[in-house]
Amino acid sequence: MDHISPAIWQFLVKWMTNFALFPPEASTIAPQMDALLFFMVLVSLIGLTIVVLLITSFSILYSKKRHPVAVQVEGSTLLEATWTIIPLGLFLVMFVWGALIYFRVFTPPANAMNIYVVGKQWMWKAEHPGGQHEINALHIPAGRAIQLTLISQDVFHSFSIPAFRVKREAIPGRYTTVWFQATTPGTYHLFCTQYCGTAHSQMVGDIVVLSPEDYRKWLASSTSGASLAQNGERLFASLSCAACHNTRPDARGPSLANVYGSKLPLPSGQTVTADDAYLREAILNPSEHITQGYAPIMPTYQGQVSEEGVIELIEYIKNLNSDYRIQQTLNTTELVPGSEGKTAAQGTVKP
Ligand code: HEC
Ligand SMILES: [Cu+2]
Repeated sequence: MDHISPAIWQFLVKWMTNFALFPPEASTIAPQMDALLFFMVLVSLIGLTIVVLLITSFSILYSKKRHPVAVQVEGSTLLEATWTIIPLGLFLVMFVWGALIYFRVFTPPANAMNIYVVGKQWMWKAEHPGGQHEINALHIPAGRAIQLTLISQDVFHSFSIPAFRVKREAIPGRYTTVWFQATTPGTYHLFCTQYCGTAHSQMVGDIVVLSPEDYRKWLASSTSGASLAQNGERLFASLSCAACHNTRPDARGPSLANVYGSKLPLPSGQTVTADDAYLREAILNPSEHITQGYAPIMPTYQGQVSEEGVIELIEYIKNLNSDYRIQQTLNTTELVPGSEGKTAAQGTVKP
């Protein structure tokens, strides 16, 4: 190495140590994704090698010099069957392997903690159930399944965390979800990977993975004083939803307690599960689906509530009891892994 000057050598060493072919593997799914990727790269490399070797050797073996007169070669069924069946088998392995990972990525475990993320030109806003609010940052605990419910306020965005091997579109007017479980505390890149206008390249942020202990501290120090559901309760009052949705027996609107997660009948005879998407539609486009036995009198709230407002209303409805009080204050500081219900809500019951 004495012909390379020490300065250049040092630069190379430094560059090589900082050079990362792959982002760190910081989620449970990352090693599984990488294994499939490596398999595909390996198969491609082997295929490439075979093709290059055959081209080179054939062009030498069957050159004009060796064979001045062309010889007609008939096909070989065995050969053709071999080069069809082996790649087919390999591609089917990739397909099944990929499908298994796909289902894993898009099926959140029942105890996943839900965090809402709203994308807009040009920032990411995260809403934690406990009312913590962040911009271009997301603090999460390691070792816990986290589900994100994403929506965009304007154009298409895409929420991507390379270190988690996770990416999901944020679409205007529709909730999408994705989940992951971070394994290693640290700070990781968040990117918008869908070109969304002038400042798209600045729509980046930090995913901060904390130990459960540090996460608890973070939650306590960044609380805004009111949970999402409590903000929703306030909004519910100020938008006069309670004029129709209330405890009175002659209420003009159906009771919203326990509506979340229930199966509602559709006019077509089918049923629909009242999930986040359903509640959002019910608030913004009430005429789309009229609850049985009620008049279509609910006004639309399109344009009157922001996406964050809708999220707060949904969290409120999710946590209502029959006298329109919030059953649970979403206090994620008291989360015990594995003990959450379907709303990922868990915590102290407050009067
Ligand atoms: C003028 C009375 C009225 C007001 C005000 C009103 N609603 Fe409604 N709401 C209704 C009626 C009637 C229905 C049932 C018919 C329908 O689905 O449109 C309903 C249905 C719903 C549903 C669907 C429930 C189900 O069982 O399918 C939700 C969710 C809802 N309202 C939430 C709200 C929220 C949140 C507000 C305030 C932002 C609000 N409503 C304001 C009358 C009202
Ligand atoms: Cu974007």
